[in-house]
Amino acid sequence: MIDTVAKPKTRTEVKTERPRLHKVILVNDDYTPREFVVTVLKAEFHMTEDQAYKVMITAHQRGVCVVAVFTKDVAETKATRATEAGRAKGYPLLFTTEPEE
Ligand code: TYC
Repeated sequence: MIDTVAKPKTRTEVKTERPRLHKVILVNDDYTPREFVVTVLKAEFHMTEDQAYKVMITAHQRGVCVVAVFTKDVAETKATRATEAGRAKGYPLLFTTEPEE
């Protein structure tokens, strides 16, 4: 009689973790005109007038507002571009990024 040894059936699980997302945060200041903040939010983050106004007014009232979340590279690029749009006009408008919990 031929003994056959059962081979344990193993399967390597392939688990790809999703990249951590990063928040783009709009920071309030006393100098950048509200309408300019709204214009930048619409242009850089493809927001409607209503969405952009709500984000702007939230940052204005509370100090900061999360604009959106992206992969690290995209978040950093957008925050830099949006900050530079203000800088080009001489405004201290600031967008920062931070990883999501
Ligand atoms: N606080 C500014 C003003 O009163 C408007 C403003 C809102 C600026 C949000 C920056 O992130 C900001 N003109």
